[in-house]
Amino acid sequence: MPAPGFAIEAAAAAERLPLADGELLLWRRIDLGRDPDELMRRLIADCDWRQERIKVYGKSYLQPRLSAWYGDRGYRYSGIRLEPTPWTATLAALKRRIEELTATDYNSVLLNYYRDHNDSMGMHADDERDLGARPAIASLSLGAEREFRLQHRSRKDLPTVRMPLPSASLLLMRGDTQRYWKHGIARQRARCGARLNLTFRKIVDVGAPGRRS
Ligand SMILES: O=C(O)CCC(=O)C(=O)O
Ligand SMILES: [Mn+2]
Repeated sequence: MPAPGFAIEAAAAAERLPLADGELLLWRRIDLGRDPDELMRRLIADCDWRQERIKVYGKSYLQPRLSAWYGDRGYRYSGIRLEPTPWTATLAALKRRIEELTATDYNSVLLNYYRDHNDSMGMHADDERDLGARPAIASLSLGAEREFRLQHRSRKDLPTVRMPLPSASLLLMRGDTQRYWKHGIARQRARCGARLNLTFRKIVDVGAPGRRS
């Protein structure tokens, strides 16, 4: 755990973004101790990437991106069971860095590799029971800037929040964010290069599967 003084200082470097019924903190560019592009290339080369099949309303689809799961615990969503994979040295070092910045502990990371503008992630909430009631999820982006969207789950009067996430940015979603909001990355018309996103999470219990397309 970081010393309390450090945690306060680090949190102060983050911007608290206004969000009804949730909490978002954004570090626009964190110091990763290495070049973000070089780190992205290393992770693309070293991680155990898969293109998972998921079932949505009984139909099977290939997810429009690649993913990899590392951590101390397995994870289940949309009928997929992700087995625990031991931390690599690079991922363990990143986890420690992000734990210091966000003053929160994590025990797993989901990596998503958007190969180009056609890859996407459907709107979803990370509200699986395994993550607990008010999960803190720290999302590190590397590579091409993509637009992250949030939509309130019941208040249709609230506009969609659109947030470009540049390389080396860190977004912390916590409090009631998963309970009241969905988020995702839309496929886009404008061509772009590869993007990696790493969401650090804490699995607390094995529960019911959630859904993400
Ligand atoms: O790629 C992103 O920014 C979002 C990733 C995400 O929502 C997830 O892994 O659950
Ligand atoms: Mn998510």
